[in-house]
Amino acid sequence: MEKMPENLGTREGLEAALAAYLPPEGGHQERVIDAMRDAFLAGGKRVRPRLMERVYRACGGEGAEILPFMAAIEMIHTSSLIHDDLPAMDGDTLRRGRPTTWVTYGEDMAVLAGDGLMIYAFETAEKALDMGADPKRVARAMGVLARETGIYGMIGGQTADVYWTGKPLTEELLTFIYENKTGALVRACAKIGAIMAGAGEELISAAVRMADCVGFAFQIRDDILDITADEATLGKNVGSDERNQKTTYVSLHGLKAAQEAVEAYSRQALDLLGSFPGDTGELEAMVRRLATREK
Ligand code: GRG
Repeated sequence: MEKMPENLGTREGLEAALAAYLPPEGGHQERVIDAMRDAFLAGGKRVRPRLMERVYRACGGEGAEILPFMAAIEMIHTSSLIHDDLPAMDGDTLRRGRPTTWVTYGEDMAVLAGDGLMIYAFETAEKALDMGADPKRVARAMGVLARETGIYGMIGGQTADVYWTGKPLTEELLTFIYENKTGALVRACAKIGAIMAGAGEELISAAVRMADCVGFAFQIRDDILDITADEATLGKNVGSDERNQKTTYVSLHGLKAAQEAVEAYSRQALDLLGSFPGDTGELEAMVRRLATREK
């Protein structure tokens, strides 16, 4: 079994471990690879790979074979940001403190870079097999990655979000959008972390429920920051929801109730962590931090 890099716990260690999975520069695909690498390497909080790693450990996982999946989820997340920023969607010009991919590389390359990263994620995840991971776990985890990314996950949520923009939204639809647009990848992190650690069905399901609470809290906090934060801190455009006439938890319930909901969902997530067999200290700290994050 390959061991985790010693410094994976540091920001630099995680960055290096993730970057090692990117396609190398050059070739006739150079332009799209540059766009993929730039978007990926621009930073970001790396919440999803961290969450996956911590659930993996909290479920008893010890090897390094979770790393390809950690890189894969961040690739899929980055691909969604590239597409979300396109003029056909939110038309944003600032992301992770830099001009968005379509601004730098053009809309054509941004579409291709998003597609490229999304599919390269699956090539990347498959590398877990070369590290000696159990093929059954890898196959199941890849299925989760595909489903939570696709029409029954993130793309499904984004579809409803785009389609209902500017129209009155019910609470039920808003819940569907949050559970999928943002929640699906967070859920994938927890489910894949648990599966790759060899967790039983009960623990996998507790991990999923925990992630559902985290995903909700994360998206509501995102809505709050879109109103209250400044662009320099956030590294992306603010006021995007209002500009795009989006109904959010905040527009339906107000800022105070929204933050109360963030805290309630975070508490539920913390309660669920009580049933995990491994060390959950880092996971708990992460859930607490996300509830009050400023970026
Ligand atoms: C790429 C084929 C393809 C489809 C993409 C556009 C789309 C479909 C989905 C959009 C999903 C989306 C952007 C959801 C919002 C999730 C969210 C809260 C993003 C912000 O995440 P952070 O704060 O960002 O973790 P950083 O930059 O820190 O990684």
